[in-house]
Amino acid sequence: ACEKDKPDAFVPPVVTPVTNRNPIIRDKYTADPAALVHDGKMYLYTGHDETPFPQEGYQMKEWLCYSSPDMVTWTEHPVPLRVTDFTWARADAWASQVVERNGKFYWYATVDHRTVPGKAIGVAVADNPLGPFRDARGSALITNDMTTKVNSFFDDIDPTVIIDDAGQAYLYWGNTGCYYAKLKANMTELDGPINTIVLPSYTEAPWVHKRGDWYYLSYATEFPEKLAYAMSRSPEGPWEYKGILNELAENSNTNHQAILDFKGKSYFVYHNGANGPAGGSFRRSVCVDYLYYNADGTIQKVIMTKA
Ligand code: FUB
Repeated sequence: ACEKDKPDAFVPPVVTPVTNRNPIIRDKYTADPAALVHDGKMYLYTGHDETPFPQEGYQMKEWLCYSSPDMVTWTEHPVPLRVTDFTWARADAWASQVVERNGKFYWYATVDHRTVPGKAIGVAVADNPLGPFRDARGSALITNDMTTKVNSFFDDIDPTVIIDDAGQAYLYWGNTGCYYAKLKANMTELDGPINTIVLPSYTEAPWVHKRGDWYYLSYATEFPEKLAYAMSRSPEGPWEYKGILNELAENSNTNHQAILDFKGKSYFVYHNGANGPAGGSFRRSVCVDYLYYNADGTIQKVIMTKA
């Protein structure tokens, strides 16, 4: 065979790291990233993995906040929210998201409920992205007795909120089952029934974002977790499954994402367990990589980079 008949040589994709420092935060273990763009900065909100016994599960008592003008230099801010800020909560500062509406910042957060067995979702509010945040209701927004039980203790975790172009806010959440409900304009009360979204091999960690005319619902799938995604023209679905977005994160059995645009680029923020020899599934660390969309709106699989 002559040269032109040979199959094309494999050309590895060109990978441009956002930073030469992935994980981006090294002095603390950070997990379950959520992010928000405000006033020229990216605000990053994370859980704080604090376990002294890395084989024995999560110890998470507070959330952390960082900001960056360029996705490379990160400033840590004072602890903006703790489990103890929700007097009705017992423990477990799990995944959360902050969204802005009319100059106020609403923080939807997973905690363990003191009196209703299982996880619950609370909402805190502040006048600026750094807080101080205070409990906006004095009670949980979602408790475990409100949803169809699939896994009774972990059903009600991992809130994500989007406000559509007409101003309607939607809350999505769930472990094993994925739920959504409308929120009232006050952002602190449900407005209508809780609905279930059926997605292939859904585990947890929904994140809903919009880009152009498409809504995207990304989520953790299987266990250990990869991330998959679905697309829709409406925040109420129907959602069309589009495949795996991210493979297993290094040295972590969970995988949890925030997806957003900032200063003309698209970012994929996630965690892995690769921060030094003591890192792992219960000592996770936030990373950031670029995300690329195809012309038809689908997303290319993420290429995770490491310093
Ligand atoms: O960090 C605790 C839990 O682990 C989160 O709520 C899940 O998404 C998983 O990352």
